[in-house]
Amino acid sequence: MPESILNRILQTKLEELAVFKMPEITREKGHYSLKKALDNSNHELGLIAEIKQASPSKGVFARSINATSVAQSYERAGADAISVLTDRTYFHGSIENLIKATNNVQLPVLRKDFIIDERQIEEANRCGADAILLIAAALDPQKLHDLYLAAKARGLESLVEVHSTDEAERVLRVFTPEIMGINNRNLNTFETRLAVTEAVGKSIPEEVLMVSESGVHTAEDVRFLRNHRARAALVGEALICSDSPEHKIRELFG
Ligand code: IGP
Repeated sequence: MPESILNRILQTKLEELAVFKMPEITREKGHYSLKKALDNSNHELGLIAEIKQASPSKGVFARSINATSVAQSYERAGADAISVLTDRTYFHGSIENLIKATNNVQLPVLRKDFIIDERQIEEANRCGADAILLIAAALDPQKLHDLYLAAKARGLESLVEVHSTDEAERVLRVFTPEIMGINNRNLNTFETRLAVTEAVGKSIPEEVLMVSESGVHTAEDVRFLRNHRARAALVGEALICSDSPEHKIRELFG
């Protein structure tokens, strides 16, 4: 792998933040709790269904999607929460898609982006998001904790993402997040292995709600994660690329 893709993305974020403009809108609704929604899931494994159009590893896999109708179809099929990729440059996402989702479903919505600055959290809140992603590989643990508290102060929850035992331990030395995500995909090599959840999960305390992220494609994958202590899965590509996301959700989660 040449220079790490994560570093490249973070460099772009810094450039974007240098010309950042806060949207002049105010939040018009309360917050749905991601943790409660996942805890109260009707499925044996909770589901965060993701709106994702492209990725650095796969390129564009859904050219023109209507975020409103995709979010509504996820909700109809029984998703417990929605994740919306808002990064434009690498994932072809948008803040507009976030607004469409938060305006059109009655489920917690996670803003999925590379968050490194409190202004991105304020922006997420104004757009109606209920939770944000914080990536351990992108932040030192103290900064991650600061952003976690900044989100909490606004009524937003955080999904704290790790990819290794090392990263998990580094975060846990500073604080214990309520929700942690284990990304099965290595953000530098893009290799996806569900065994990452099995391995890294061992260092996640019992009381933390553990979400397994990426690479979930079959009902067998769902069973594997459930058997390895995951309480929810975050699924993007498998849903977006299926002819019917509703059908795919039922196939995976029953
Ligand atoms: C979804 P998949 O393999 O189901 O499309 O993965 C989600 O986990 C993935 O989009 C993701 C991600 C991230 C994207 C997990 N962590 C961090 C961007 C940044």
